[in-house]
Amino acid sequence: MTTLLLIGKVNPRVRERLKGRFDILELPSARAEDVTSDMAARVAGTASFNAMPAALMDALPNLKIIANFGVGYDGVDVGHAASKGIIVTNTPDVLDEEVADTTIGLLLNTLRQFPRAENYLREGRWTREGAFPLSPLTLRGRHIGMYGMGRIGQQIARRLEAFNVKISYHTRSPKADIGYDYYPSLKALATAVDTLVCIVPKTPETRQTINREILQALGANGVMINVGRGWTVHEGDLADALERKVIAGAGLDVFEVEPCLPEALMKFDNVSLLPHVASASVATRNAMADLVADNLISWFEQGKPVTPVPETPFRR
Ligand code: A2R
Repeated sequence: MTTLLLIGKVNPRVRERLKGRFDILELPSARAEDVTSDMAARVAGTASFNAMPAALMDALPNLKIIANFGVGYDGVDVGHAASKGIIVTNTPDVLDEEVADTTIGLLLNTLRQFPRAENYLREGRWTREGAFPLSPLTLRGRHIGMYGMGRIGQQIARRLEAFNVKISYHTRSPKADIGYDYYPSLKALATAVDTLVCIVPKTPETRQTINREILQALGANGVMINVGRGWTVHEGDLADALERKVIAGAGLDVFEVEPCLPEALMKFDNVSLLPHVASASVATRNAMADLVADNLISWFEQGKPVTPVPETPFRR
């Protein structure tokens, strides 16, 4: 039987789907030093949650496929995998709508301060002190700038249309089938809009691109929402912009170093913070687990992956 290695804390459904079809070995974290000689000899495929460094690939000489749990695979050294002829797969599409739903929730929470309002009620302050203060911000009349207009970005935009707000976007190249106004630079987009929604991948080009200059361009009524990767935001610049009221608020589901985030971001009432939960419902995580398992099963039983990433395309 083919041997697979499950690395780190893997969704239990992945294990459920694979057991019986494969021999399953487990590794607590993606450390090459922990690979035993038995693993090295046997492992032909892995499943992990955005963690697969080059050294771990090298420690598994018979590795053919890396099935990544998640649409973002920045923790997988895809260049190294490609150079070794190893296929990498991810879990696109099945989480788009859940992440888009969460984005709308985070946007409204940021603008209307619903988490604070609920705490106010739970703390008995409504009875003692009367009505919760009016929210200084609203979604009404906003112009949303989408930084990223891929699978998830398009689902977010589709939902925003129902909210009757103007939508524009920036990506590296305009999309032929997208009718929203296109801006060729993030600076131009941030200047034109008052609300920035970030849903781009973690790549060398997106590193800390939402920085002092972009926040300044967004302006005093500006709100920045990040549901992509923490890497894309310069958190120091963001905290500074909030402190100096350069922008009006921010909503973040992702952070540069998770689960740690700068203490400075915790103190603002006009910031809504979530612990990276955009896709984290049982139903959606199960769908992602199924796609991880389907990639491994299809590879080993039919000779082709279901959703290979573009850097390691499948060639028969
Ligand atoms: O640049 P384009 O035309 O390839 O558009 C992609 C855009 N994008 C960028 N936009 C501006 N500057 C960049 N350097 C840049 N790099 C990529 O991000 C496209 O519109 C979008 C990515 O779309 P998808 O590949 O369909 O990804 P998906 O499934 O929407 O997920 C986005 C990210 C994941 O990579 C995870 O990090 C996170 O959301 O969950």
